[in-house]
Amino acid sequence: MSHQIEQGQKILAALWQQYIEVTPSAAKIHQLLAPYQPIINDHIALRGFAFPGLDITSLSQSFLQCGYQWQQDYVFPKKHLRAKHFSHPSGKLPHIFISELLWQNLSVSVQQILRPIMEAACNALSAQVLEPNVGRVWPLRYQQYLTLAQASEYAAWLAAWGFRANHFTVAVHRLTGIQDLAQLNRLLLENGFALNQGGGEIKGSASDGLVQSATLADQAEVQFSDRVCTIPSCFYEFAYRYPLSSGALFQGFVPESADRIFESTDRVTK
Ligand code: OOG
Ligand code: NI
Repeated sequence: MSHQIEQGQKILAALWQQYIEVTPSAAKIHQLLAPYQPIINDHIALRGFAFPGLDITSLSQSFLQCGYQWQQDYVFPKKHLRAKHFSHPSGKLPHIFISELLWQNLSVSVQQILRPIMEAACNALSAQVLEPNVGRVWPLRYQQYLTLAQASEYAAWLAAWGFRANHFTVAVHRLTGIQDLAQLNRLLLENGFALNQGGGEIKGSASDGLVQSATLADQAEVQFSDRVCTIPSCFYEFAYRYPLSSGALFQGFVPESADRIFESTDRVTK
């Protein structure tokens, strides 16, 4: 077990390094929260294509090898997404939330952009375990990114950034000296961080067992095939978990809240 935990920590450290390079806000928030330690990572999220070799099954592989176990399935029909969440029995590693794009539900013109991307990815990654931090291993033109974004912000984000963590999450219930999510949000807003307001600044309620908020994704440069452009990168999430009647903390996710959290990487929030 301890070897598996170390292996999991190694994967997470690599994902954090890659994430922080395009998410400077997360490093700044880490500093801002230093007086309220410990800062514990509640979960990370990964995104993939519902395509053999690039899907939830493939993205979960390295985590299952570390002892992670499947917990629950989720569907997001309006966004054409499916997701699963995995947890580590030790309780010493963060939850992993992995989603995949049901690209067959999108228009023919969008599928015509996605198919070559998925095929290029499979060729580039052949016969290997899909490294969750492999990034983008296919070409993409800026206009293709824009076309995808009109159909699905998720598709555009995934096509531009490839495989990487799209957020890390502060376990707010584990911080010292922060009573609730509203207090944390005030601290963030006072320090100039913009929060995702979709569906309200705080998503969920205590009766769900989990309330969440998130920054709007940072903006970072992407090298497209034909030009460099600045687009939304990754965001930082804040989760406050409440105890169930058993006394143990709720450890799941809340679909209605997750639906809005996905929008933290949108180019403009609704
Ligand atoms: C995942 C969104 C869902 C949560 O905590 O509900 C989520 C994503 O943006 O890829 O992370
Ligand atoms: Ni999340």
